[in-house]
Amino acid sequence: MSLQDKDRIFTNVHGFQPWNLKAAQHRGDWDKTKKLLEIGADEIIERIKASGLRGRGGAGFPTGMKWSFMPKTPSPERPNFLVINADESEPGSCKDREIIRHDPHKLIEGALVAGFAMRARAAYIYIRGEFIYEAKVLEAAVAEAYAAGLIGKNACKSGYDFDVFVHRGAGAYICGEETAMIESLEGKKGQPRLKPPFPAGAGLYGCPTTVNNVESISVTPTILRRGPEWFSSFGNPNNAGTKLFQISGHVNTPCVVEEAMSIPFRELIEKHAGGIRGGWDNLLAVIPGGSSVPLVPAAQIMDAPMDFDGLKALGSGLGTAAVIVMDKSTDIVRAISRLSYFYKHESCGQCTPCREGTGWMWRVMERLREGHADVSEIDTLFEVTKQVEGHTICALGDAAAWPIQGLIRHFRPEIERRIANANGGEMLEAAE
Ligand code: L3W
Ligand code: SF4
Repeated sequence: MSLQDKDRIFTNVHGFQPWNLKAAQHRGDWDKTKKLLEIGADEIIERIKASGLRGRGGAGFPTGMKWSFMPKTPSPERPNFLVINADESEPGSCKDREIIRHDPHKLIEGALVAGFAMRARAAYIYIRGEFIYEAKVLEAAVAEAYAAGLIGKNACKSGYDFDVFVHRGAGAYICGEETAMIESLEGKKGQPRLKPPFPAGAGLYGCPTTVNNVESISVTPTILRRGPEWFSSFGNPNNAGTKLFQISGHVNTPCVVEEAMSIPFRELIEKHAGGIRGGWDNLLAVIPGGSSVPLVPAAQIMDAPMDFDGLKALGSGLGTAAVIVMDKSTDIVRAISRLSYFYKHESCGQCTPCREGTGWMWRVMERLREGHADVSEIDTLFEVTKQVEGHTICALGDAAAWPIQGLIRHFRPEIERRIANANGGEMLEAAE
């Protein structure tokens, strides 16, 4: 089932109306928020669990379950904290930016509700350094919310004190990893910590902390207002709700759009992105969830449900639902090589397989792109990706390995063709 306008949570995602408090209230935000808090912290968590909401930042961890890991009786010396990940840096991902630009009060109200449910003293919104305009909007929206008594002391006259701080990043992709974000907030170099302990046990300043994505937090007030059953009525079991898809690349009308989870790929593109440039026969491959997930060739993705399980079954993932569409004009080896460079550049350098492996993989990818390599190096490269995957402190190592694995799995003949061309066709003949 695809989404009707009346079912959309982000009614101002395209910015047709102002973002300010008055306009947000007109759209239904901050409507009897005190009543939402009166549902009670534990019951809010139960309802979010019942809604089936899974984290919208890439990993898809069940949101209500994550909140339930937080201590129920925090002490004044060791308060609970909510950290909101607005460090949107994944290539292809551009939804949190739209929420903050056009609907910042959804995020701030969500922060209050989520923070209340997890007994947090404050929320820190960590916003990507390059989002200069968005940070200004967010800071202004937070100031409006304080001035109206919606947050701060006795927030919404609920008797609950809750502060919201906006913290600007400085341009490092790795600070989107939750523990690197916490380090950065503490004023240190943004390098991931080993897990466990998870942030819920020891996070910001050593205190219990939950890190949630902007979209996950922004949808919670609407879920509570409309009910968990409403939210879970969209999508497939285990893949519930509505979702912001970000469609970029070789489509006729790139866009950010809210749709029902599990919508088939072809329907998503036809309905919102005007189809593939040059028609469906011109589709080569799709990266369905931001640059960290493997590509899927055209034939496999056409009817695939755009959700966590459907894309996992294809050896890929929903990630942040940043759908990168590539038509047949794409130099696919070059495209993946460019992503390899990105991960090499963004590696924090803390662990050897990632620090050394990302550079090594990129250099081999460049030689494969030019065809100046031996066919046997394709297998060696695949082997190296397997040595990086799962052997690093954080998921950046996996994210660097997976796109290359996807390329080799699905486009090996193209790599071999380049090597053969560079060698005057000899390799292909020898292989035959
Ligand atoms: C307590 C346990 N908490 C897990 C928590 C954990 C975290 C969440 C998910 O990576 C992915 C990555 C990118 N007790 C727990 C627990 N948790 N077990 O659950 O954890 P995890 O480790 O599965 O994922 P992660 O490290 O948060 C995120 C992928 O997202 N991604 C892109 C992300 C891009 C952005 C951006 O642009 N801002 O975020 C795309 O696929 O590759 O796999 O909170 O603490 N037993
Ligand atoms: Fe740093 Fe890479 Fe290790 Fe992550 S995997 S901690 S980015 S070196």
